[in-house]
Amino acid sequence: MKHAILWTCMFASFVANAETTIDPASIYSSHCAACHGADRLGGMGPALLPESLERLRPDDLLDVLRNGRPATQMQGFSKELGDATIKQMATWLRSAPAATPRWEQADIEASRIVYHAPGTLPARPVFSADPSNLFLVVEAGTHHVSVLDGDKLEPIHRFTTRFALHGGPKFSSDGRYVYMASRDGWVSKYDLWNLKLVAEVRAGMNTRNLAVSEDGEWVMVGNTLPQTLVLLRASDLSLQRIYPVTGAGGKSSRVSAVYDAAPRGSFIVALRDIPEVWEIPYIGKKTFEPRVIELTDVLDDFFFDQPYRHILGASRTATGQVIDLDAGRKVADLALTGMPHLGSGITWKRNGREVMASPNLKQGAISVIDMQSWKTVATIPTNGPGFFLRSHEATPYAWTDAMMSPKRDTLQVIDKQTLAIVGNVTPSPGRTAAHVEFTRDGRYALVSLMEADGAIVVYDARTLKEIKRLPMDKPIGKYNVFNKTTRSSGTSH
Ligand code: DHE
Repeated sequence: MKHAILWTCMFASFVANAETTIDPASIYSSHCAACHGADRLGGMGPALLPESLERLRPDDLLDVLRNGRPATQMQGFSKELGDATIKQMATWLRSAPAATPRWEQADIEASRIVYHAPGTLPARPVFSADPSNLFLVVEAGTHHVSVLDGDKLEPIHRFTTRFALHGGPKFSSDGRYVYMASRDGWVSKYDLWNLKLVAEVRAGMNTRNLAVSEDGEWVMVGNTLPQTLVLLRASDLSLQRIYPVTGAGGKSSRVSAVYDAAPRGSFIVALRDIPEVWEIPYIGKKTFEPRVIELTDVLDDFFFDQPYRHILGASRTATGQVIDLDAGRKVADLALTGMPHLGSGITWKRNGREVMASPNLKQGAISVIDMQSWKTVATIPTNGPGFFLRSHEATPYAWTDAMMSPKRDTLQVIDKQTLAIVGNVTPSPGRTAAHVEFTRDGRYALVSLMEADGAIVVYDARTLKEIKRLPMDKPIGKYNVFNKTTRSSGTSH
Protein backbone atom coordinates (compact mmCIF):
# COMPACT_ATOMS: atom_id res chain seq x y z
CA MET A 1 0.00 0.00 0.00
CA LYS A 2 2.80 2.37 1.01
CA HIS A 3 4.47 1.61 -2.28
CA ALA A 4 1.33 2.37 -4.22
CA ILE A 5 0.93 5.79 -2.53
CA LEU A 6 4.57 6.64 -3.09
CA TRP A 7 4.34 5.57 -6.72
CA THR A 8 1.16 7.60 -7.25
CA CYS A 9 2.87 10.71 -5.77
CA MET A 10 5.94 10.21 -7.93
CA PHE A 11 3.76 9.65 -10.98
CA ALA A 12 1.68 12.79 -10.29
CA SER A 13 4.80 14.90 -9.91
CA PHE A 14 6.29 13.39 -13.07
CA VAL A 15 3.15 14.32 -15.04
CA ALA A 16 3.08 17.82 -13.55
CA ASN A 17 6.73 18.36 -14.42
CA ALA A 18 6.28 16.82 -17.81
CA GLU A 19 3.55 19.29 -18.59
CA THR A 20 5.89 22.21 -18.11
CA THR A 21 9.32 21.14 -19.36
CA ILE A 22 9.92 17.78 -20.88
CA ASP A 23 12.92 16.11 -22.42
CA PRO A 24 11.37 14.38 -25.43
CA ALA A 25 14.55 12.48 -26.26
CA SER A 26 14.66 10.88 -22.83
CA ILE A 27 10.91 10.10 -22.87
CA TYR A 28 11.45 8.56 -26.28
CA SER A 29 14.33 6.44 -24.91
CA SER A 30 12.33 5.17 -21.98
CA HIS A 31 8.93 4.68 -23.64
CA CYS A 32 9.38 4.24 -27.40
CA ALA A 33 12.92 3.17 -28.31
CA ALA A 34 12.48 -0.50 -27.42
CA CYS A 35 9.96 -0.96 -30.24
CA HIS A 36 10.74 1.91 -32.63
CA GLY A 37 14.57 1.83 -32.42
CA ALA A 38 16.95 4.08 -30.49
CA ASP A 39 17.50 6.07 -33.70
CA ARG A 40 13.76 6.24 -34.61
CA LEU A 41 14.42 4.10 -37.68
CA GLY A 42 11.97 1.38 -36.57
CA GLY A 43 12.29 -2.05 -35.02
CA MET A 44 9.35 -4.19 -34.01
CA GLY A 45 7.28 -1.02 -34.61
CA PRO A 46 7.51 1.32 -37.60
CA ALA A 47 10.02 4.15 -38.08
CA LEU A 48 9.05 7.39 -36.31
CA LEU A 49 10.66 9.96 -38.59
CA PRO A 50 8.85 13.03 -40.01
CA GLU A 51 8.77 11.33 -43.44
CA SER A 52 7.20 8.20 -41.95
CA LEU A 53 4.51 10.21 -40.15
CA GLU A 54 3.66 12.47 -43.10
CA ARG A 55 0.46 10.60 -43.89
CA LEU A 56 -0.86 10.48 -40.33
CA ARG A 57 -3.22 13.34 -39.56
CA PRO A 58 -2.27 15.37 -36.41
CA ASP A 59 -5.33 14.11 -34.49
CA ASP A 60 -4.64 10.52 -35.47
CA LEU A 61 -1.04 10.71 -34.21
CA LEU A 62 -2.30 12.11 -30.88
CA ASP A 63 -4.92 9.38 -30.71
CA VAL A 64 -2.30 6.65 -31.22
CA LEU A 65 -0.03 8.18 -28.57
CA ARG A 66 -2.92 8.51 -26.12
CA ASN A 67 -4.80 5.28 -26.77
CA GLY A 68 -2.45 2.97 -28.67
CA ARG A 69 -3.33 0.92 -31.74
CA PRO A 70 -5.81 -1.93 -31.33
CA ALA A 71 -4.53 -5.42 -32.15
CA THR A 72 -0.88 -4.30 -32.05
CA GLN A 73 1.83 -4.04 -29.39
CA MET A 74 1.39 -0.24 -29.39
CA GLN A 75 -0.03 0.72 -25.99
CA GLY A 76 -1.59 4.09 -25.12
CA PHE A 77 0.32 6.54 -22.90
CA SER A 78 -2.45 8.91 -21.78
CA LYS A 79 -2.30 7.79 -18.14
CA GLU A 80 1.47 7.69 -17.92
CA LEU A 81 2.43 10.88 -19.73
CA GLY A 82 -0.46 13.33 -19.54
CA ASP A 83 -1.89 15.26 -22.45
CA ALA A 84 0.53 18.18 -22.58
CA THR A 85 3.49 15.82 -22.74
CA ILE A 86 1.81 13.74 -25.42
CA LYS A 87 1.26 16.86 -27.52
CA GLN A 88 4.91 17.85 -27.15
CA MET A 89 6.01 14.34 -28.04
CA ALA A 90 3.89 14.48 -31.21
CA THR A 91 5.59 17.74 -32.23
CA TRP A 92 9.00 16.29 -31.46
CA LEU A 93 8.33 13.14 -33.48
CA ARG A 94 7.41 15.28 -36.48
CA SER A 95 10.78 17.11 -36.27
CA ALA A 96 13.93 15.80 -37.90
CA PRO A 97 16.34 14.01 -35.51
CA ALA A 98 19.35 16.04 -34.37
CA ALA A 99 21.67 13.76 -36.30
CA THR A 100 20.61 13.18 -39.93
CA PRO A 101 19.64 9.52 -40.18
CA ARG A 102 21.74 7.54 -42.63
CA TRP A 103 21.05 4.31 -44.48
CA GLU A 104 24.09 3.23 -46.42
CA GLN A 105 25.66 0.18 -48.01
CA ALA A 106 26.60 -1.45 -44.70
CA ASP A 107 23.09 -0.88 -43.26
CA ILE A 108 21.41 -2.38 -46.31
CA GLU A 109 23.73 -5.38 -46.33
CA ALA A 110 23.36 -5.96 -42.59
CA SER A 111 19.56 -5.87 -42.83
CA ARG A 112 19.33 -8.64 -45.44
CA ILE A 113 17.75 -11.92 -44.35
CA VAL A 114 17.77 -14.96 -46.65
CA TYR A 115 15.17 -17.49 -45.49
CA HIS A 116 15.59 -19.83 -48.46
CA ALA A 117 18.66 -19.68 -50.69
CA PRO A 118 17.99 -19.52 -54.45
CA GLY A 119 17.27 -22.97 -55.92
CA THR A 120 16.43 -24.67 -52.62
CA LEU A 121 12.62 -24.67 -52.93
CA PRO A 122 10.82 -26.95 -55.41
CA ALA A 123 9.74 -25.35 -58.70
CA ARG A 124 6.10 -26.47 -58.53
CA PRO A 125 3.05 -25.11 -56.73
CA VAL A 126 2.10 -26.73 -53.41
CA PHE A 127 -1.62 -26.17 -54.13
CA SER A 128 -4.05 -27.19 -56.85
CA ALA A 129 -5.34 -23.71 -57.78
CA ASP A 130 -4.27 -22.23 -61.14
CA PRO A 131 -1.07 -20.31 -60.18
CA SER A 132 -1.62 -17.80 -62.99
CA ASN A 133 -5.06 -16.84 -61.71
CA LEU A 134 -4.10 -16.15 -58.09
CA PHE A 135 -4.90 -12.83 -56.47
CA LEU A 136 -2.82 -11.19 -53.78
CA VAL A 137 -4.89 -9.04 -51.44
CA VAL A 138 -2.94 -6.52 -49.37
CA GLU A 139 -4.71 -6.20 -46.01
CA ALA A 140 -3.43 -3.00 -44.43
CA GLY A 141 -5.24 -3.33 -41.09
CA THR A 142 -2.88 -5.67 -39.32
CA HIS A 143 -0.43 -6.00 -42.20
CA HIS A 144 -1.24 -9.25 -43.96
CA VAL A 145 -1.51 -10.57 -47.49
CA SER A 146 -4.20 -13.07 -48.45
CA VAL A 147 -3.72 -15.31 -51.47
CA LEU A 148 -6.98 -16.06 -53.35
CA ASP A 149 -7.74 -18.82 -55.82
CA GLY A 150 -9.04 -16.71 -58.75
CA ASP A 151 -11.30 -19.50 -60.07
CA LYS A 152 -13.00 -20.53 -56.85
CA LEU A 153 -12.66 -17.00 -55.42
CA GLU A 154 -11.62 -18.39 -52.06
CA PRO A 155 -8.56 -17.70 -49.91
CA ILE A 156 -5.91 -20.43 -49.98
CA HIS A 157 -3.31 -18.80 -47.71
CA ARG A 158 -2.60 -15.74 -45.54
CA PHE A 159 0.74 -14.39 -44.31
CA THR A 160 2.00 -11.42 -42.28
CA THR A 161 3.92 -8.67 -44.01
CA ARG A 162 6.17 -5.79 -43.02
CA PHE A 163 4.39 -2.71 -41.63
CA ALA A 164 2.45 -0.69 -44.25
CA LEU A 165 3.01 -2.14 -47.69
CA HIS A 166 2.34 0.45 -50.37
CA GLY A 167 2.10 0.29 -54.16
CA GLY A 168 1.37 -2.74 -56.22
CA PRO A 169 3.33 -5.91 -55.43
CA LYS A 170 5.39 -6.78 -58.51
CA PHE A 171 5.49 -10.32 -59.97
CA SER A 172 8.28 -12.13 -61.79
CA SER A 173 7.13 -12.82 -65.37
CA ASP A 174 6.46 -16.54 -64.64
CA GLY A 175 4.28 -15.46 -61.71
CA ARG A 176 6.26 -17.51 -59.21
CA TYR A 177 7.77 -14.69 -57.15
CA VAL A 178 6.25 -11.52 -55.85
CA TYR A 179 8.19 -8.52 -54.52
CA MET A 180 6.60 -6.14 -52.04
CA ALA A 181 7.79 -2.78 -50.68
CA SER A 182 6.83 -1.27 -47.33
CA ARG A 183 6.74 2.47 -46.70
CA ASP A 184 9.59 1.92 -44.18
CA GLY A 185 11.88 0.63 -46.94
CA TRP A 186 11.58 -3.13 -46.48
CA VAL A 187 11.61 -5.22 -49.64
CA SER A 188 10.21 -8.75 -49.29
CA LYS A 189 10.50 -11.51 -51.86
CA TYR A 190 7.82 -14.20 -51.57
CA ASP A 191 7.63 -17.55 -53.40
CA LEU A 192 3.96 -17.89 -54.40
CA TRP A 193 4.34 -21.52 -55.52
CA ASN A 194 5.76 -22.62 -52.16
CA LEU A 195 3.85 -20.00 -50.12
CA LYS A 196 7.09 -19.03 -48.37
CA LEU A 197 9.02 -15.85 -47.70
CA VAL A 198 12.36 -16.15 -49.49
CA ALA A 199 14.37 -13.05 -48.57
CA GLU A 200 14.07 -9.54 -47.17
CA VAL A 201 16.23 -6.44 -47.13
CA ARG A 202 15.73 -2.88 -45.96
CA ALA A 203 16.66 -0.73 -48.94
CA GLY A 204 15.84 2.66 -47.40
CA MET A 205 14.19 4.44 -44.50
CA ASN A 206 11.24 5.71 -46.52
CA THR A 207 10.43 4.12 -49.85
CA ARG A 208 8.12 5.04 -52.75
CA ASN A 209 7.95 1.78 -54.68
CA LEU A 210 9.91 -0.91 -56.47
CA ALA A 211 10.11 -2.34 -59.99
CA VAL A 212 11.19 -5.79 -61.17
CA SER A 213 13.00 -6.23 -64.49
CA GLU A 214 11.22 -8.27 -67.17
CA ASP A 215 14.12 -10.75 -67.25
CA GLY A 216 13.57 -11.41 -63.53
CA GLU A 217 17.17 -10.50 -62.64
CA TRP A 218 16.86 -7.11 -60.96
CA VAL A 219 14.80 -5.15 -58.45
CA MET A 220 15.05 -1.36 -58.42
CA VAL A 221 13.84 0.47 -55.31
CA GLY A 222 13.00 4.20 -55.29
CA ASN A 223 13.45 6.00 -51.96
CA THR A 224 12.52 9.34 -50.51
CA LEU A 225 14.79 8.89 -47.47
CA PRO A 226 17.64 8.74 -48.15
CA GLN A 227 17.25 10.18 -51.64
CA THR A 228 18.54 7.12 -53.43
CA LEU A 229 17.75 4.38 -55.91
CA VAL A 230 18.84 0.93 -54.82
CA LEU A 231 19.51 -1.86 -57.31
CA LEU A 232 19.18 -5.39 -55.90
CA ARG A 233 19.76 -8.82 -57.43
CA ALA A 234 16.30 -10.38 -57.60
CA SER A 235 17.55 -13.88 -56.75
CA ASP A 236 18.54 -13.13 -53.14
CA LEU A 237 17.97 -9.36 -52.76
CA SER A 238 21.70 -8.74 -52.41
CA LEU A 239 22.85 -5.21 -53.07
CA GLN A 240 24.24 -4.37 -56.51
CA ARG A 241 24.40 -0.59 -56.50
CA ILE A 242 23.20 2.56 -54.74
CA TYR A 243 22.48 5.64 -56.85
CA PRO A 244 22.42 8.98 -55.01
CA VAL A 245 19.57 10.83 -56.75
CA THR A 246 21.30 14.07 -57.64
CA GLY A 247 20.38 16.12 -60.68
CA ALA A 248 22.54 17.93 -63.23
CA GLY A 249 22.47 21.09 -61.07
CA GLY A 250 23.73 19.22 -57.98
CA LYS A 251 20.31 19.26 -56.25
CA SER A 252 19.12 15.97 -54.82
CA SER A 253 15.60 14.63 -55.13
CA ARG A 254 13.07 12.23 -53.73
CA VAL A 255 11.97 9.53 -56.16
CA SER A 256 8.33 9.82 -57.34
CA ALA A 257 8.23 6.26 -58.65
CA VAL A 258 10.23 3.70 -60.60
CA TYR A 259 8.71 1.38 -63.21
CA ASP A 260 9.91 -1.46 -65.39
CA ALA A 261 9.64 -0.43 -69.06
CA ALA A 262 9.79 -4.04 -70.29
CA PRO A 263 9.71 -3.35 -74.06
CA ARG A 264 12.69 -1.01 -73.61
CA GLY A 265 14.63 -3.30 -71.25
CA SER A 266 15.03 -0.47 -68.78
CA PHE A 267 13.81 1.06 -65.54
CA ILE A 268 12.23 4.51 -65.81
CA VAL A 269 12.52 6.77 -62.79
CA ALA A 270 10.52 9.96 -62.17
CA LEU A 271 11.80 12.47 -59.66
CA ARG A 272 9.88 14.70 -57.33
CA ASP A 273 12.21 17.62 -56.74
CA ILE A 274 14.20 17.99 -59.95
CA PRO A 275 12.82 18.18 -63.50
CA GLU A 276 14.49 15.04 -64.83
CA VAL A 277 13.51 11.52 -65.86
CA TRP A 278 16.12 8.79 -65.64
CA GLU A 279 16.22 5.70 -67.82
CA ILE A 280 18.43 2.90 -66.49
CA PRO A 281 18.92 0.02 -68.94
CA TYR A 282 19.21 -3.50 -67.53
CA ILE A 283 19.80 -5.37 -70.78
CA GLY A 284 22.77 -5.02 -73.12
CA LYS A 285 26.08 -4.05 -71.59
CA LYS A 286 24.67 -4.01 -68.07
CA THR A 287 26.44 -0.84 -67.07
CA PHE A 288 23.22 0.33 -65.40
CA GLU A 289 24.20 3.92 -66.18
CA PRO A 290 21.30 6.39 -66.05
CA ARG A 291 20.37 8.28 -69.19
CA VAL A 292 19.04 11.63 -68.00
CA ILE A 293 16.19 13.38 -69.81
CA GLU A 294 15.82 16.99 -68.75
CA LEU A 295 12.30 18.40 -68.41
CA THR A 296 10.70 21.75 -67.70
CA ASP A 297 8.66 20.47 -64.75
CA VAL A 298 8.95 17.71 -62.15
CA LEU A 299 6.86 14.53 -62.35
CA ASP A 300 4.85 13.55 -59.29
CA ASP A 301 2.83 10.97 -61.10
CA PHE A 302 2.99 9.35 -64.50
CA PHE A 303 1.67 6.80 -66.95
CA PHE A 304 3.19 4.91 -69.91
CA ASP A 305 1.59 4.07 -73.22
CA GLN A 306 1.54 0.30 -73.84
CA PRO A 307 4.76 0.29 -75.99
CA TYR A 308 6.53 2.37 -73.31
CA ARG A 309 7.49 4.99 -75.87
CA HIS A 310 5.73 7.89 -74.15
CA ILE A 311 5.32 9.03 -70.58
CA LEU A 312 2.25 11.02 -69.68
CA GLY A 313 3.31 12.89 -66.56
CA ALA A 314 1.97 15.50 -64.18
CA SER A 315 3.24 17.50 -61.28
CA ARG A 316 0.98 18.23 -58.31
CA THR A 317 0.90 21.94 -59.17
CA ALA A 318 0.97 22.28 -62.96
CA THR A 319 -0.74 20.61 -65.88
CA GLY A 320 0.59 17.50 -67.58
CA GLN A 321 3.19 16.83 -70.22
CA VAL A 322 3.94 14.06 -72.72
CA ILE A 323 7.56 12.95 -72.97
CA ASP A 324 8.86 10.96 -75.92
CA LEU A 325 11.43 8.63 -74.39
CA ASP A 326 13.12 7.92 -77.73
CA ALA A 327 13.50 11.59 -78.60
CA GLY A 328 14.32 12.42 -74.98
CA ARG A 329 12.08 15.49 -74.81
CA LYS A 330 8.61 16.83 -74.15
CA VAL A 331 6.38 16.57 -77.23
CA ALA A 332 3.02 17.86 -75.95
CA ASP A 333 1.19 19.45 -73.06
CA LEU A 334 -1.79 17.78 -71.43
CA ALA A 335 -4.78 19.84 -70.39
CA LEU A 336 -5.27 18.23 -66.99
CA THR A 337 -6.11 20.42 -64.04
CA GLY A 338 -7.78 18.21 -61.42
CA MET A 339 -4.53 16.67 -60.14
CA PRO A 340 -4.74 13.52 -62.28
CA HIS A 341 -3.78 10.23 -60.63
CA LEU A 342 -2.00 9.02 -63.74
CA GLY A 343 -0.53 5.99 -61.98
CA SER A 344 -4.10 4.64 -62.01
CA GLY A 345 -4.60 5.32 -65.70
CA ILE A 346 -5.82 2.65 -68.14
CA THR A 347 -6.07 2.44 -71.94
CA TRP A 348 -8.49 0.95 -74.45
CA LYS A 349 -9.54 1.31 -78.12
CA ARG A 350 -12.46 3.64 -78.86
CA ASN A 351 -13.59 4.42 -82.42
CA GLY A 352 -10.42 2.76 -83.66
CA ARG A 353 -8.16 5.03 -81.59
CA GLU A 354 -6.28 4.37 -78.40
CA VAL A 355 -7.49 6.42 -75.45
CA MET A 356 -6.16 6.73 -71.94
CA ALA A 357 -8.32 7.59 -68.92
CA SER A 358 -7.33 8.71 -65.46
CA PRO A 359 -9.15 9.68 -62.26
CA ASN A 360 -8.43 13.02 -60.59
CA LEU A 361 -7.51 13.46 -56.94
CA LYS A 362 -9.05 16.93 -56.75
CA GLN A 363 -11.93 16.77 -59.21
CA GLY A 364 -14.91 14.48 -59.50
CA ALA A 365 -14.12 13.58 -63.10
CA ILE A 366 -12.44 11.02 -65.31
CA SER A 367 -10.22 12.59 -67.96
CA VAL A 368 -10.09 10.74 -71.30
CA ILE A 369 -7.14 11.53 -73.58
CA ASP A 370 -6.53 10.60 -77.21
CA MET A 371 -3.16 8.86 -77.38
CA GLN A 372 -2.26 10.28 -80.81
CA SER A 373 -3.33 13.91 -80.60
CA TRP A 374 -2.86 14.05 -76.78
CA LYS A 375 -6.08 16.10 -76.62
CA THR A 376 -8.66 15.57 -73.89
CA VAL A 377 -11.59 13.96 -75.70
CA ALA A 378 -13.94 13.82 -72.70
CA THR A 379 -14.23 14.76 -69.07
CA ILE A 380 -16.73 12.40 -67.46
CA PRO A 381 -18.32 13.85 -64.31
CA THR A 382 -18.34 11.39 -61.39
CA ASN A 383 -19.60 11.30 -57.81
CA GLY A 384 -16.40 12.90 -56.54
CA PRO A 385 -12.58 12.82 -56.60
CA GLY A 386 -11.34 9.24 -56.81
CA PHE A 387 -8.16 7.23 -56.60
CA PHE A 388 -8.42 4.25 -58.94
CA LEU A 389 -9.77 3.32 -62.38
CA ARG A 390 -9.80 -0.27 -63.62
CA SER A 391 -10.99 -2.35 -66.54
CA HIS A 392 -10.12 -5.50 -68.49
CA GLU A 393 -9.88 -6.38 -72.19
CA ALA A 394 -12.93 -8.67 -71.86
CA THR A 395 -15.32 -6.16 -70.28
CA PRO A 396 -17.00 -3.15 -71.92
CA TYR A 397 -16.84 -1.21 -68.66
CA ALA A 398 -14.35 0.76 -66.55
CA TRP A 399 -14.90 1.06 -62.79
CA THR A 400 -14.01 4.10 -60.71
CA ASP A 401 -14.40 5.18 -57.09
CA ALA A 402 -15.05 8.48 -55.34
CA MET A 403 -13.09 7.61 -52.21
CA MET A 404 -12.03 11.21 -51.56
CA SER A 405 -15.62 12.45 -51.38
CA PRO A 406 -18.80 11.95 -49.34
CA LYS A 407 -19.83 9.31 -51.91
CA ARG A 408 -16.84 7.19 -51.00
CA ASP A 409 -19.09 4.15 -50.59
CA THR A 410 -20.08 3.96 -54.27
CA LEU A 411 -18.24 2.86 -57.41
CA GLN A 412 -19.44 4.02 -60.80
CA VAL A 413 -19.32 1.94 -63.95
CA ILE A 414 -18.49 3.66 -67.25
CA ASP A 415 -19.20 2.33 -70.75
CA LYS A 416 -15.82 2.49 -72.51
CA GLN A 417 -17.40 3.34 -75.90
CA THR A 418 -20.20 5.80 -75.08
CA LEU A 419 -18.32 7.15 -72.02
CA ALA A 420 -21.68 7.26 -70.21
CA ILE A 421 -22.07 6.12 -66.61
CA VAL A 422 -24.17 3.00 -66.95
CA GLY A 423 -24.31 1.66 -63.41
CA ASN A 424 -23.05 1.85 -59.88
CA VAL A 425 -22.45 -0.43 -56.92
CA THR A 426 -22.52 0.37 -53.20
CA PRO A 427 -21.12 -2.64 -51.31
CA SER A 428 -22.02 -1.22 -47.85
CA PRO A 429 -23.65 2.21 -47.48
CA GLY A 430 -21.44 4.71 -45.63
CA ARG A 431 -18.28 2.58 -45.91
CA THR A 432 -15.32 3.22 -48.21
CA ALA A 433 -15.24 1.12 -51.36
CA ALA A 434 -12.46 1.41 -53.95
CA HIS A 435 -9.84 -0.40 -56.02
CA VAL A 436 -11.08 -2.97 -58.49
CA GLU A 437 -9.24 -5.87 -60.10
CA PHE A 438 -10.72 -8.37 -62.55
CA THR A 439 -10.33 -12.11 -62.69
CA ARG A 440 -8.06 -13.39 -65.44
CA ASP A 441 -11.03 -13.80 -67.85
CA GLY A 442 -12.57 -10.43 -66.92
CA ARG A 443 -15.80 -12.11 -65.75
CA TYR A 444 -15.72 -10.93 -62.16
CA ALA A 445 -14.74 -7.61 -60.61
CA LEU A 446 -13.27 -7.74 -57.10
CA VAL A 447 -13.90 -4.56 -55.08
CA SER A 448 -12.29 -3.57 -51.77
CA LEU A 449 -14.48 -2.61 -48.86
CA MET A 450 -11.54 -0.73 -47.32
CA GLU A 451 -12.48 -0.95 -43.66
CA ALA A 452 -10.93 -2.73 -40.68
CA ASP A 453 -13.80 -5.22 -40.78
CA GLY A 454 -13.95 -4.96 -44.54
CA ALA A 455 -14.21 -7.44 -47.37
CA ILE A 456 -13.41 -8.27 -50.94
CA VAL A 457 -16.78 -8.02 -52.63
CA VAL A 458 -17.07 -10.00 -55.87
CA TYR A 459 -19.36 -8.66 -58.61
CA ASP A 460 -20.44 -10.19 -61.88
CA ALA A 461 -18.70 -7.73 -64.24
CA ARG A 462 -21.59 -7.89 -66.75
CA THR A 463 -24.71 -7.76 -64.57
CA LEU A 464 -23.09 -5.81 -61.67
CA LYS A 465 -24.75 -8.27 -59.25
CA GLU A 466 -22.90 -9.17 -56.04
CA ILE A 467 -21.71 -12.80 -56.13
CA LYS A 468 -20.02 -13.15 -52.75
CA ARG A 469 -17.94 -11.33 -50.14
CA LEU A 470 -14.79 -12.50 -48.41
CA PRO A 471 -14.08 -10.88 -45.03
CA MET A 472 -10.75 -8.98 -45.02
CA ASP A 473 -8.90 -6.57 -42.75
CA LYS A 474 -8.77 -3.23 -44.62
CA PRO A 475 -7.99 -4.65 -48.07
CA ILE A 476 -6.36 -1.65 -49.77
CA GLY A 477 -5.42 -3.44 -52.99
CA LYS A 478 -5.61 -6.72 -54.91
CA TYR A 479 -3.52 -7.97 -57.76
CA ASN A 480 -4.18 -10.75 -60.26
CA VAL A 481 -1.08 -12.64 -61.39
CA PHE A 482 -2.26 -13.09 -65.00
CA ASN A 483 -3.43 -9.52 -65.54
CA LYS A 484 -0.22 -8.11 -64.09
CA THR A 485 2.25 -10.43 -65.81
CA THR A 486 0.53 -10.04 -69.21
CA ARG A 487 0.36 -6.27 -68.68
CA SER A 488 -3.39 -6.00 -69.20
CA SER A 489 -4.24 -2.52 -70.49
CA GLY A 490 -7.02 -2.32 -67.89
CA THR A 491 -4.77 -2.36 -64.84
CA SER A 492 -1.51 -0.94 -63.49
CA HIS A 493 1.79 -2.68 -64.16
FE1 DHE B 1 -0.59 5.14 -53.40
C1 DHE B 1 0.17 2.78 -55.78
C2 DHE B 1 1.71 7.23 -54.78
C3 DHE B 1 -1.44 7.52 -51.14
C4 DHE B 1 -2.87 3.01 -52.01
N1 DHE B 1 0.65 5.05 -54.99
C5 DHE B 1 0.88 3.95 -55.80
C6 DHE B 1 1.97 4.23 -56.69
C7 DHE B 1 2.42 5.48 -56.41
C8 DHE B 1 1.59 6.00 -55.35
C9 DHE B 1 3.56 6.21 -57.07
C10 DHE B 1 2.48 3.28 -57.76
C11 DHE B 1 3.53 2.42 -57.14
C12 DHE B 1 3.56 1.01 -57.69
O1 DHE B 1 2.51 0.38 -57.79
O2 DHE B 1 4.64 0.55 -58.00
N2 DHE B 1 -0.02 7.07 -53.04
C13 DHE B 1 0.90 7.73 -53.77
C14 DHE B 1 0.97 9.10 -53.32
O3 DHE B 1 1.75 10.00 -53.77
C15 DHE B 1 -0.05 9.30 -52.27
C16 DHE B 1 -1.16 10.24 -52.83
C17 DHE B 1 0.47 9.95 -50.99
C18 DHE B 1 1.55 9.20 -50.28
O4 DHE B 1 1.83 9.57 -49.16
O5 DHE B 1 2.14 8.26 -50.77
C19 DHE B 1 -0.56 7.88 -52.11
N3 DHE B 1 -1.91 5.24 -51.84
C20 DHE B 1 -2.10 6.30 -51.05
C21 DHE B 1 -3.11 6.03 -50.04
O6 DHE B 1 -3.48 6.82 -49.13
C22 DHE B 1 -3.66 4.68 -50.29
C23 DHE B 1 -5.13 4.80 -50.75
C24 DHE B 1 -3.65 3.78 -49.07
C25 DHE B 1 -2.29 3.48 -48.48
O7 DHE B 1 -2.26 2.56 -47.70
O8 DHE B 1 -1.30 4.11 -48.76
C26 DHE B 1 -2.77 4.25 -51.46
N4 DHE B 1 -1.25 3.27 -53.84
C27 DHE B 1 -2.20 2.58 -53.15
C28 DHE B 1 -2.44 1.31 -53.80
C29 DHE B 1 -1.57 1.25 -54.90
C30 DHE B 1 -0.82 2.49 -54.88
C31 DHE B 1 -3.47 0.26 -53.36
C32 DHE B 1 -1.44 0.13 -55.92
C33 DHE B 1 -2.47 0.34 -57.00
C34 DHE B 1 -2.43 -0.71 -58.07
O9 DHE B 1 -3.49 -1.28 -58.35
O10 DHE B 1 -1.37 -0.95 -58.66
